[in-house]
Amino acid sequence: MKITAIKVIVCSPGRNFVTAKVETDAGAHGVGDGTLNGRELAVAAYLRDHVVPCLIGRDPRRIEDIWHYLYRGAYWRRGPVTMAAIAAIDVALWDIKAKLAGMPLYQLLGGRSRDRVLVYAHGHGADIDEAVDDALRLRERGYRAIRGQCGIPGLARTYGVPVDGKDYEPADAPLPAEHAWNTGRYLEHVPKLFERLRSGLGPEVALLHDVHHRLTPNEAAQLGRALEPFRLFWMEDPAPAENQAAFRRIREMTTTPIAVGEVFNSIHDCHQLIAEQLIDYVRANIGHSGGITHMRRIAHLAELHHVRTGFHGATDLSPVTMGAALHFDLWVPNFGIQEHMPHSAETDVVFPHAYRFADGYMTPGEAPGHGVDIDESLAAKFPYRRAYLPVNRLEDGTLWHW
Ligand code: EZ4
Ligand code: CO
Repeated sequence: MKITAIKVIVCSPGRNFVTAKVETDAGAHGVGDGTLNGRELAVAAYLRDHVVPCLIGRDPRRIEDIWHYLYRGAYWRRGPVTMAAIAAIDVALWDIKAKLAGMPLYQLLGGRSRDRVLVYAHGHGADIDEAVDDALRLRERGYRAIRGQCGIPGLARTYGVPVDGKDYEPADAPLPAEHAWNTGRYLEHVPKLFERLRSGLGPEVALLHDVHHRLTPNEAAQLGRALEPFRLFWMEDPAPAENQAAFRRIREMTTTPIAVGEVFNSIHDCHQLIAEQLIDYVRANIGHSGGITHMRRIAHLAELHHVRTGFHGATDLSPVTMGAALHFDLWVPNFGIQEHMPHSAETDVVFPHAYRFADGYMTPGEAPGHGVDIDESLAAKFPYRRAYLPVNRLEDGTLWHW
């Protein structure tokens, strides 16, 4: 059995996506996602110019060998561009293997550990009242877990809060927008939001918050302590995590659970965080961390240390990653929660999929493979549009973490 062709498809149905479609002489094809928000064309070039030529003629069933061929074999290891490209190929190969076996992917991984996958939605508002109303609407739509973000008085734009009534989409401009940040105002305001969310939604709803890397470890410890009365499901990315040992300070100071890792691309980014039990949930995801083959290693390491998965699932991960993630979530023993940020209607038609949402949970469906495909002729109607994430500056102009 041979790989006969690999198409690298860049399209923009509402936002940009990079998709690898791996074709074989066995009839089955597989689809993988290589989208890296704001850096899409770098992954597409890496795939087209350096990966595809090396894979034509190889046996698509040798997933493990191909993973190491692309990782060790390149000599240059890790990094978001490389690991997103490897993920695109890896997920397509798992899709092919599951299709050839006539099984949904979760069966190939080991079968289901649960009946359905708990997901959390994004609740947000320009102020606390709007954010609470939005969370109540999400609760009515069935969500049992809700991330709360709101505008901060004195700051024109705040992470996670849409403007002009549009859906929240951070990559919103052909050149990076500039946002302003003030840590003091943020630390003052966020506990007030969660006091209202907890009293408005009652004790059952899981509440989450994304700090988006903006605090120092000591400030993160302060926020974690201030949020303890509201029993968060997690506080996400409280500080940048390149320095993993710095999380000891946060961990020692607060019992608020911590989730980290949507920017990670390998097990080495979270090895210490996991082995020292400095976090509760790992946010590394299939699309950015080398696919199913590598994410499985991260999940197994996490399981040894009481860390559970909490896959990043924003709209910059394509429906292909969402489908693969839901199969993984249904199987993985140490599952925590899955982020669910629904894609636009245009995205959904370009990527027909078997997964479904009902009553606060998602299921991947029973289609062979991961259950997500790409409609190539429709995709061609949505050409790439340059779109960047914003940058963040302190009020004196210092470039800060976004
Ligand atoms: O900013 O996916 O938890 N979710 C997030 C996302 C990220 C975007 C970056 O591409 O933090 O909104
Ligand atoms: Co996040």
